[in-house]
Amino acid sequence: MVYSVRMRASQGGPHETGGRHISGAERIVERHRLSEVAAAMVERALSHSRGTADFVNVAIEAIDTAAVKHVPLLPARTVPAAGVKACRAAAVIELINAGVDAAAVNKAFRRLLSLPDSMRGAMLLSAVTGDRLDATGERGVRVSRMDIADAVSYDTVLANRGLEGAHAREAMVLASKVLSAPGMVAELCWSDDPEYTAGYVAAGGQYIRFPHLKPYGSPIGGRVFFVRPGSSIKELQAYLERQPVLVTLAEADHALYQ
Ligand code: WAQ
Ligand code: MG
Repeated sequence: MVYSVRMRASQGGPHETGGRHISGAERIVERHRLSEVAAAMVERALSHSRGTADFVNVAIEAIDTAAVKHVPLLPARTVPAAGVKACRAAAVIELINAGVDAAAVNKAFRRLLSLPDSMRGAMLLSAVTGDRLDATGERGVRVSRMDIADAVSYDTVLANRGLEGAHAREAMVLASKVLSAPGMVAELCWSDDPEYTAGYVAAGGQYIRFPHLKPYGSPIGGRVFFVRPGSSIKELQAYLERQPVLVTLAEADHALYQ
C-alpha cells in the first residue's frame, strides 16, 4: 500500500466559493513518510510567494500498489533564448514541430495571456482548432496522484542537469504523466509564482525548458494540454486526475547513479 497526498491552498475562502488559488502539491509516499510530507505541504501552503493562504486542504488516500502505473521521466533540454518574446517564439516553434496546429498554439497563448488570475488546473484544448474541450471552467483539470519513484536518484539527476529547486522537480514529474495520457499531443506551461519566469513545452517525448515564458513579477501562470481530436475527454480527464503514476528514471540515468 502507498498513499496519495494532495494539497490545495487558497485565499479568500476555499476554491469552490471563489477563493484565489495560492498553491497545490501532489505526492505518493509510503506510510512512514506521510506525516512529514503532509506537514511540509501545510508549511508550503502558508508561506507562498503568491500570498498567504487562509484555506488549506490536505487529502490523504491509500492506493493499492498494484494500481500504480510506471511511466518514464522525460529527458530535458533548455532552449537558451533570451527574453520573454524570444522564448515564446521558440515555444511556438516547438509546439508546431510536435504536431500542434499553429491556430491552436495561437489560441492557447491568447487564452493563457488573457487569464484574470491563475487557475488551479489546466485547460484541455484541441491540438487542431484550439477549442476548449473540458468542462471545468475557471477551475481547470488538475493532474493528480503522481510522484517520482526514486526521489534520491532523481535529486542527483536534477542536480547533474543543473535543475535544482522544486519547480523543475515537480514540473518534470507532472509533464511525464501528462504526456503518457491517451490522446495527449503536447503541454505548454509557465509558473504562477511571481519570481519564477521559466516555463516549458512537453512534446514528442521531451521536456523543453525556456528561461522566460512570462515577465518577472507576474502572478499569472497556467497550463494548456493539447489533445488529439476525437479523444475521449472523459477517459483522458479520469487518467489525469485519478490514475496513480510513479515516474521512473531512464535507464541511462540509473546507470549513472546506481
Ligand atoms: N494539474 C494541472 N494544472 C496545474 C497543476 C496540476 N497538478 N499544478 C499547477 N497547474 C497549473 C495551474 O494553472 C497553475 O497556475 C499553473 O499550472 C502553474 O503552476 O523546468 O511552477 O505549479 O524550470 O506554478 C515550469 C518550469 C514551472 C520548471 C511550473 O507551475 C523548470 C510551475 P506552477
Ligand atoms: Mg506555483
